[in-house]
Amino acid sequence: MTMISLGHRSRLLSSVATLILLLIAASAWAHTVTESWEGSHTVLGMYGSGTPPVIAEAVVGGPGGPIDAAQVLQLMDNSQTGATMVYVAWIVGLQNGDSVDACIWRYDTTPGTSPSCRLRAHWNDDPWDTWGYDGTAGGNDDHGAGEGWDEVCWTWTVENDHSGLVIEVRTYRYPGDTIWVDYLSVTAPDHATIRLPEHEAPVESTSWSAVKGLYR
Ligand SMILES: [Ca+2]
Ligand SMILES: [Ca+2]
Repeated sequence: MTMISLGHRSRLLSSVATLILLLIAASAWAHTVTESWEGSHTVLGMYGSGTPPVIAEAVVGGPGGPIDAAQVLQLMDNSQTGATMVYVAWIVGLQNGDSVDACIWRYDTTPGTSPSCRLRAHWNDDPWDTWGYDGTAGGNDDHGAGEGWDEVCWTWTVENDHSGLVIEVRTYRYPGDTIWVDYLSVTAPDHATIRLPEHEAPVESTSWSAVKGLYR
């Protein structure tokens, strides 16, 4: 009897340990979404000194051909001065310690000079405001080889109680400078929501408050 009850106890402890491990694993489960710019949608937002800051258009082919399917996102810098960028993904519902991974393919054929782009991000803790800004989140610093397509990836770790992350493609450097990107993939924990251009109605800053009114 003693041996049996010890066996039961051992199995019970083993089951509890398994359950705890499953719960830990569940909290770490993540999902991945991709954006290939196969419709007429472009970006979630943009920033810069020009009007508009960047001329963004989903085009068939592009000079390097597509990485995935038929279309790529063409980005022509339209700002004379300052940082210029488009917002390609927006992750909301994040928690401290979460990881967000993103990879995107970028294309230019000007090694060591503009046109070029970098993959960066900023915090935005207001899930209702595309234009909210709560500080830089850093990102990739190199401008790529400039010898055709190359894939750039970055991982952000959530800290300081931030809950939202906006992933940027920063374009360099002068009006008319054009680069192409395709096949963005974003991985975030299951409890977070990943917003992509193909899922969101693109909005201008002036109309966003009206859209917010619809969702609230
Ligand atoms: Ca594509
Ligand atoms: Ca370049």
